[in-house]
Amino acid sequence: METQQKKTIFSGIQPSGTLTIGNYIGALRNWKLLEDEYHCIYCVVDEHALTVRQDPAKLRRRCAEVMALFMAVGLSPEKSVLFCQSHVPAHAELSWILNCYTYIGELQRMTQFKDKAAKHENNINAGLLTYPVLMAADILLYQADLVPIGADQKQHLELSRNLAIRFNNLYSDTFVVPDGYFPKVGARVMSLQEPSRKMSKSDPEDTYIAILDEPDVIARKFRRAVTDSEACVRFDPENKPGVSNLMSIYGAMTGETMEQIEAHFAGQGYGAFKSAVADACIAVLEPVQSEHKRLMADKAYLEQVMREGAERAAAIANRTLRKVHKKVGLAPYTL
Ligand code: AQP
Repeated sequence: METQQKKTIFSGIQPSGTLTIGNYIGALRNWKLLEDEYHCIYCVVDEHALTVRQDPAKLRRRCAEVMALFMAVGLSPEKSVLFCQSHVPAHAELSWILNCYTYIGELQRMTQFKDKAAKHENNINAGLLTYPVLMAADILLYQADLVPIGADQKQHLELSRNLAIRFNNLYSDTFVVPDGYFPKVGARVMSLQEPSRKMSKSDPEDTYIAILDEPDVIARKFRRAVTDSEACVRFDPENKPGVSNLMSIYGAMTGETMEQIEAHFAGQGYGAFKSAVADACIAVLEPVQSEHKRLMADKAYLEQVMREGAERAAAIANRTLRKVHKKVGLAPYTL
């Protein structure tokens, strides 16, 4: 009863690499804060990951690893619905139907399609183009009111909204039109080597800090992070993108404001600052890592969470899909 009055939130993460502190600061940590106020549905979107070639064994392992990370950061499988996208076939089914209501021009305009097509020029597959339609299906199946997203996903959410409105106008109210949810805290974490670009899990190892990186690896990666020659810890994203990014990470991990960080490290060189950033990350990630290790050792529990999550998700998703089938005129299922 209580969950019916709460607004529904849907969000997902691709298991396309080892999750980074970008995923932690920009998504996971905020997801946890929403659990009490909203009816939350969090998904490991493994079908999205197929738009780029994946090693099957690694992808399989990473799905379980990401699910364990959901719980290691504190997400509760009782409060929220935690599941794996491919375990609920309704996602692929609704995606097909929505494809038939999406114009190719709308998809070709997507910045992420253009970026990814340039990055993977030997594999510009149809999935890369239709990725936002699958994302719309993910969201609309659950009648989500709100979708926590970073700035990079705004265009995709806009398409989900347009598809919901288009469908509702054609066939009468079917989908909730989702709004973006922009968390209060959720800095955009940038690459350690190219601080003008977002930190991404499918980029080279030295550009990101993985949530599961060992302390010595974290320290080494921060030591090698790109800075500048001014040797002054000052927040100036335009002229000092590297240092400003490290400050944002430090602030996200400690709660200090940029002014406090500037005062804290006044007169100190980048060496001392970088090792403080590393220590702050290690301190926050250590309990997540040990809980993750414990969960990964309990395969039976992990499988049970995924199975139960998929059953709960499918119950909601199938209700929407049945409605859609009926509205568009697919043959009634009477077997
Ligand atoms: N660097 C980041 N800073 C802040 N938030 C971030 N997110 C990802 N990177 C950062 C947030 O994490 C959620 C899940 O993202 P995703 O894994 O589904 O896809 P993505 O945004 O495309 O992440 P990657 O790491 O860049 O994936 P790849 O490299 O596979 O394309 C989202 O809420 C996102 O905002």
